Amino acid sequence: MCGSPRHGTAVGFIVLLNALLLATQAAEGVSTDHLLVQLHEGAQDEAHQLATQHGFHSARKLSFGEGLFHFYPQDTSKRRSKRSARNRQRLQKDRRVKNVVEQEGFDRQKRGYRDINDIEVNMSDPLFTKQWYLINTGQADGTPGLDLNVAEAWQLGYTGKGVTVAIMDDGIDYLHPDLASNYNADASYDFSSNDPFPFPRYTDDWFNSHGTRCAGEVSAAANNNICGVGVAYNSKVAGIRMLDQPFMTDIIEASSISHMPQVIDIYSASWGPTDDGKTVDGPRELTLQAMADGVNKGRGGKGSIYVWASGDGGSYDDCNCDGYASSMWTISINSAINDGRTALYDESCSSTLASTFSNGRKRNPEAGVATTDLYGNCTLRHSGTSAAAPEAAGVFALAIEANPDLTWRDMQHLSVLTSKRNQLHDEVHQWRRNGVGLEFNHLFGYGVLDAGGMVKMSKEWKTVPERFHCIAGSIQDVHKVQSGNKVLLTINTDACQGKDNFVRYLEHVQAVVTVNASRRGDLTINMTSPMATKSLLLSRRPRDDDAKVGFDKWPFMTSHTWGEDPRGTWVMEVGFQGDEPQRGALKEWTLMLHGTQSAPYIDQIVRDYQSKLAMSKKEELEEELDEAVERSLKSLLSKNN
Ligand SMILES: *[C@@H]1O[C@H](CO)[C@@H](O)[C@H](O)[C@H]1NC(C)=O
Ligand SMILES: *[C@@H]1O[C@H](CO)[C@@H](O)[C@H](O)[C@H]1NC(C)=O
Ligand SMILES: *[C@@H]1O[C@H](CO)[C@@H](O)[C@H](O)[C@H]1NC(C)=O
Ligand SMILES: *[C@@H]1O[C@H](CO)[C@@H](O)[C@H](O)[C@H]1NC(C)=O
Ligand SMILES: [Ca+2]
Ligand SMILES: [Ca+2]
Repeated sequence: MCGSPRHGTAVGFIVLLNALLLATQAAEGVSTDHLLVQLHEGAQDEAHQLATQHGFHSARKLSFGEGLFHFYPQDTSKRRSKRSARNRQRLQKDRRVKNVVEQEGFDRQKRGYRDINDIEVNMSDPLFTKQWYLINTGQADGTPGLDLNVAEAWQLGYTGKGVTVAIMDDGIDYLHPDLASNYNADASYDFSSNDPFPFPRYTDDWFNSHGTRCAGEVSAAANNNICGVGVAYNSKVAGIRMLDQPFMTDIIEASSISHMPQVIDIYSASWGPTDDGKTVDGPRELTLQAMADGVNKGRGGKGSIYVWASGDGGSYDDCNCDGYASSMWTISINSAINDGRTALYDESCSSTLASTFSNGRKRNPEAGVATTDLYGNCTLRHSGTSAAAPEAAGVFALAIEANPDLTWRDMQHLSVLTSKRNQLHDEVHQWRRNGVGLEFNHLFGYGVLDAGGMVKMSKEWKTVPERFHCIAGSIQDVHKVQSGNKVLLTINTDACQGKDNFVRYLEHVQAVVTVNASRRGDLTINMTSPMATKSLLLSRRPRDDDAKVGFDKWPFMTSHTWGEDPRGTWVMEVGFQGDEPQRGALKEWTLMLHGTQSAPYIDQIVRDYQSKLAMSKKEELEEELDEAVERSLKSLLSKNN
């Protein structure tokens, strides 16, 4: 299913390229006292004795290869000593030894770690050093290096100039001295009270401080001795007040999302259906249309960028039940805390694309998000995934400044390619690699956004090829689901090959599902791609006891199969989890593939490769690589048989 040569070639191609790139960059290694030793049959029980006899501390049997051992010295910190050269020669002559290979020592840097002394950022703003999400030096018991890597983007000269970010929220204190100079009044509006002044409504408890805090994360001015610094501190920020009325309506949402799409580049939303773990809801008709128009016509046709907080429902909720966060047209952002763990309020789902940062679990008051607050104040305590979305909006503003031609899809590709695992850890879901080697996690998506990496890649970026949509298959028979007896369905697809809408390289995948259940919250749905990537489309939601509605043509989305070849067999599993026996009926599974026909960034990778190797013809390179991949595949296959 997953081992067909066609898939193998694509994966192999990228893997091999990476290997070649690494090989050309590899620095000179140093000699060491560590040996790879192959022993003759029958001599393997004597490995330890043999090691000590020849001046090594011990020998460790290796799990790969036949009769292979690691001979290592007592003191592992030292480089090779003179004496050890003699030891090695004697060892090599021992009749029990078949082969000896010295291990070369080389450098591997901890990912995401930078020496703080290398960062030359000088800001006069009093809260700047508390903004660990910008530059994490270990403030508030955090993990050094676990940050948005904005310093690198700033040093390259990108600060958000010429880019406008709109905060769709409860208003903005636009008189705030740290926001006033970056406030874009022309692009602002108040849809809660229908006037051009989105000033927050006063309440004693400062309830309406949300928008102001989000605005500061993006656009707070730098070096003015006030509060902190925004991620894109020279960007403009617009206020769209739309959260502060008794009811939300489709009209207000649609109006907000489609407000001045030729002026506003990025819309940041930190709201959605109630995060009570039992709601299944999404954008209505007008809002859906507004989003579709935004990505198709906004920014002169390059598309509005919609950034969405993935949700604050914690482990009891699943953001794939939130039609805003799980939309293909939004970039859904989760959060990590300052030591790399997930926040307790974080929701997980397969549609989350990447993560930024929010407040910690600890009581440490400085582990929150430092930003501007109502009435000219500052705060250290902004929180929730709400705080995560504006950080992403700020990073995307830096990317747009680096390359104003980026489309809404380019931004998603760039997020997938440059986000990092860094030092994030997830105690529940493992980090995995998808069929083309991209590392992802169910909770954090492709990892934490990296502003430096993003602006560098943006600068060189060539817009991705045209997007196509293929209905891979649809099963509409009724299948009974019961506790202890899950339903397993397959769709075998050629991904519309041979037709105009063939999809060869995936972007988003949607599984449109109709299912009812005696208890909706106990349903779980998983889907596995032909390249063996498993997406958890729906996890158990213990608080959802709906027994009537179920899911009606609900589009579950996964971003985990990004870049994969969709041809082959897709598997969907639907079942129940929980203590009480449940039953239900699966009535529809329609598989929708979205992506490109030509390889989105192979050109880019090949170009980098070429400039490194000064090779002239891409065709030559591709042929060579294809042959190499074929050869290694063949040898692999013959070994397995
Ligand atoms: C940082 O700025 C302050 C005040 O403007 C100045 O005195 C100091 O020399 C600067 N430090 C560096 C390393 O640029
Ligand atoms: C800012 O908030 C703090 C804490 O709530 C308060 O003590 C201070 O007076 C406020 N400053 C202004 C200018 O309102
Ligand atoms: C689900 O739908 C089936 C078929 O339409 C129906 O027979 C069954 O009673 C429904 N079950 C629930 C729990 O609503
Ligand atoms: C889906 O996968 C999760 C995690 O591996 C598992 O707990 C759950 O039982 C699976 N559900 C089905 C229906 O296979
Ligand atoms: Ca400031
Ligand atoms: Ca939610």
